[in-house]
Amino acid sequence: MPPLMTLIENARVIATAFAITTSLFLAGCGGGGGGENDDQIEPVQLTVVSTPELDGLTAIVGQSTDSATDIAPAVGDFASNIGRDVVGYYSFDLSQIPAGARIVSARLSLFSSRTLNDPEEMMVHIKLDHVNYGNLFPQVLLAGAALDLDFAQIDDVNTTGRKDVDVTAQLQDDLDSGRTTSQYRLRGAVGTDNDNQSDVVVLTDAEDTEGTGELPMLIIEYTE
Ligand SMILES: [Ca+2]
Ligand SMILES: [Ca+2]
Repeated sequence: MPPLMTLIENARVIATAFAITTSLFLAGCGGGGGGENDDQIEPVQLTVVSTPELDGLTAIVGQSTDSATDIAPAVGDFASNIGRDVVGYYSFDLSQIPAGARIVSARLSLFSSRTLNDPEEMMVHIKLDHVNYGNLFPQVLLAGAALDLDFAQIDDVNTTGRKDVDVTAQLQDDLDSGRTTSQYRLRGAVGTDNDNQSDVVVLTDAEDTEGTGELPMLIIEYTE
């Protein structure tokens, strides 16, 4: 083969190789650029523990109601000679979430530390209500503006451990409505069974009065 043709062939091979390499390099850059854009909208992770002075329980005691923020929330009934209905309340401060944030996911994560007798037989399951009681702990059983009643349930009430509930829509609604807290009420699906015995699920509070180290949390992912 004449030298000139050899040079031309070599030049073609080199040019082709260069073109392939360049296109691969550019493709790589293009993919990488897209990835960087995706990275910019990675959700922010935030965990908020319940506000101590706004979580607790409210119960009917005889003809009146009793409320307490310094003992663990509980759901079920107490019984001496009078059946008592018991509901639990939780409140989460939203001040760490910037205005205009979009909630990607939110999970209410509560911890059941113990049960008394047979709460599942008594109340079947726990109903969750999205409520708004502001900065004053409810002094009556079902106080607070009802925003979304019975939006979720906790089954397996006789089993202790973490109980997680999806509250993405409820938290977004709180933010869209300008609320500074996200608040929840837990109650039995069925009231007292009047069997003169306590049937109760005890859930931990922000003060950790149950001593488990397992705090009530709102686990949030949001984008700005
Ligand atoms: Ca409390
Ligand atoms: Ca009972």
